[in-house]
Amino acid sequence: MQVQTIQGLSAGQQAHYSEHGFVRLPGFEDAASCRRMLDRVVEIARARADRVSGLPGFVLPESNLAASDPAEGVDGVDGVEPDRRPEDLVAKVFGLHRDGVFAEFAARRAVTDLLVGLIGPSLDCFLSQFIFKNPGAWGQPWHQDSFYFPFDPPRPIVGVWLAVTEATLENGCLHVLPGSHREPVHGHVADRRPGANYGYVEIVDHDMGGARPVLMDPGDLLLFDSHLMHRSTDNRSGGRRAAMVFHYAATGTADLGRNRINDFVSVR
Ligand SMILES: O=C(O)CCC(=O)C(=O)O
Repeated sequence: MQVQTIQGLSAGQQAHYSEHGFVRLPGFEDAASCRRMLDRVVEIARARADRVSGLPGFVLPESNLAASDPAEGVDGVDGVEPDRRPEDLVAKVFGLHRDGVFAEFAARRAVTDLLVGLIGPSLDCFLSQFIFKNPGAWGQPWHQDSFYFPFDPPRPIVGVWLAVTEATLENGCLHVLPGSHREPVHGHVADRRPGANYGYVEIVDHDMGGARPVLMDPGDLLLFDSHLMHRSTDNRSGGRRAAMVFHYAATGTADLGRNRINDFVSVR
């Protein structure tokens, strides 16, 4: 059962997004759907560890937890310790939006209805990632998603962040800097922590003093502009903080980069 009853964003939600660069939609997705996503991505992580071929997605290991060599970067989950399950060592699984439950969500009318007013009538989902954020996993430093997206036109791009579990201060929820979507894309430096995850970068030239945490319950959805400055913090709890994130752009957007993780799929 869907809790969200408004078709698309209400005027108030749209105004919040315009002013702050994000909007939170409580209770958007039901628990069974969140569970199906988690079950499927665990199945993929385990099958990948068993070297099953033909699986969807690219696995990014959690560098500071993995027994594997972090220099392997994307897709290396070798060296699983006996007391750990494969999914316990995964940071993210990218490239899921052609697969089952993820494809259904990405193209669902109730989801794309939220985006037409922010992007336009024709939409592509070009990126998806399941984020495990296991106990002990490090947060992702302050960044703007557009740093990763060398596109023409460069915007609008919207991130859709679905809380699969609760996101709290202790388990490493997102923090956003309201209004920072009006900033240009800033310079980003490599995450300087030894053992930081592959691809993590950081904005170091901006005052994040006005930042605020975004606490989420399972099934809550956050829409955010690709220029919004945001980060997540370390998971200091004993439980997983999981999220499924999709990114959308207008159909016809050209990817000027060479990131094989971007995969444009028409969803509307
Ligand atoms: O959920 C997280 O820990 C980070 C997600 C994020 O920063 C993003 O999707 O751009």
